[in-house]
Amino acid sequence: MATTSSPDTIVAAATPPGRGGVSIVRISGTKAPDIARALLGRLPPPRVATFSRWREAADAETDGEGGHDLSVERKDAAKDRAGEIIDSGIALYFPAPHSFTGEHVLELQGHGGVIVEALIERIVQLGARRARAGEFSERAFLNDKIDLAQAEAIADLIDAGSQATARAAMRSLQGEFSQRVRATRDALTQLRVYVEAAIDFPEEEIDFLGSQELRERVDYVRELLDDVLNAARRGALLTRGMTVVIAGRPNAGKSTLLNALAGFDAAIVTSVPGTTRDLLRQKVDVRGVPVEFIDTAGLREATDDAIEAEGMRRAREVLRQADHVLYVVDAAADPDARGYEEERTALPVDVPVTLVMNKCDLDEAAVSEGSPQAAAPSRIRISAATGAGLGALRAHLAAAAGHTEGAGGSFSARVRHVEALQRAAAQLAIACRQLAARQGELAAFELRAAQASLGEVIGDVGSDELLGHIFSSFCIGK
Ligand SMILES: Nc1nc2c(ncn2[C@@H]2O[C@H](COP(=O)(O)OP(=O)(O)OP(=O)(O)O)[C@@H](O)[C@H]2O)c(=O)[nH]1
Ligand SMILES: [Mg+2]
Repeated sequence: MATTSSPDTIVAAATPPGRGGVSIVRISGTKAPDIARALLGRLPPPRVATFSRWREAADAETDGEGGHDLSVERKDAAKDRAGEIIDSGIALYFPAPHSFTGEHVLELQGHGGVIVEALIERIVQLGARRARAGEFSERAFLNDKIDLAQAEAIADLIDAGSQATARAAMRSLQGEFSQRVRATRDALTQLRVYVEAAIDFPEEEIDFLGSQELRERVDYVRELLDDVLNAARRGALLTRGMTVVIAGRPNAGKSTLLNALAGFDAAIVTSVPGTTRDLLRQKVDVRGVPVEFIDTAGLREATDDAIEAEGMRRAREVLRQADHVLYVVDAAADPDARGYEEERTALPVDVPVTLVMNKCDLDEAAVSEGSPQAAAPSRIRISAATGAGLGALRAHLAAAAGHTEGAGGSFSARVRHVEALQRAAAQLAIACRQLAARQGELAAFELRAAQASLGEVIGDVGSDELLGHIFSSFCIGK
């Protein structure tokens, strides 16, 4: 991995633009100390908050030449012709390598507003250039301060749309996700070493490739990989939010449920079956998880109504894009959920379905209570009309999105991570088949490929193109 620092010194506002009490300008690179001397008149002591005034160029000073350690005699003279004050505030200096980027970093905490731009312009005059999006994080990554998954977690933390998403991103930033990927990769490395040793000693009496120990090692790696893949899948869902489609027979109470979850009358509800024709989307914060609910037209066998038929077609289409399906059943009219059994084969196989037994106010059986999480029920009893059981349904959905309250919660992940982990799992599966067929050399090759796939997640191997793509989606100043 590259550890050389970039030749350019970069500058950007780390706080959002506009009016504000305080704003922070950050400078990173080899010229940061020189810029501090020119702008502040001196280099602040490391890691000590130092009040200072930041000045325009003095009349006699030439642009871009700032940063000479002024001798004592010249200091007074310089003060006399010192430029006008741009702003004043707290300066913090972090010498390399003990800084966020691993380079010399100067942070200036001044006033917010238009003044920030004047300050940045002055710093550019002194030899810095404006940072590109994500460039500070990219340098932190290139200087081994954080790995790639952690760098991505910074962007996810900044973009987080809910508290749960932010907490998950924070866990990834702290390295929880990376550690699990690393542990899996280490176990895989040991497996590889074992297989390669077995290849190197083919004359040995013992059949290493068919040994119990090897099988145990393979199972162990597979377990670790499955766990981290499932966690990453949930994390990716939490990071980008979840799409939940509400489907079921006409009149089951789908639109009533959408309204109850949204907290207002988003959809039309009537006692006439076939009320909803089009898709209706509504974003709702479910226990901190951003969820988009989609209400659909009731599904039934046949209809003469062309509009209803089109509504059903759209419902079936959107079901395929769902992260989760709530299949609503009128529990009073269909207590055995026969409607669901009939529809079951038409539902997409890889999308989890929760059976929502609605209208339980008309039924004797009790509604669901508490907050089921890990061992989530696939069947929940509610009354969309009275709101009974909705708490349990919300908790169930939040858990399905990977958000569990309390310790050991989920971490943020991206589709890129899920794909790399899936690739590793597929390569491991191929290697297993080859080991069973005593094809040691081929298996060793696949294991190496699986190891590389895991490395991609944390950035141990990654093309410049991939890095450029990832960091350009960050915001400027981070
Ligand atoms: N008693 C009772 N009635 C309900 C409940 N939920 C919905 N209803 C009633 O059932 C009827 C149908 O409700 P909708 O929400 O329009 O049903 P839908 O599934 O959206 O129906 P379509 O759009 O026609 O497919 C309305 O008269 C609702 O008031 C419930 O929990 N209890
Ligand atoms: Mg409806």
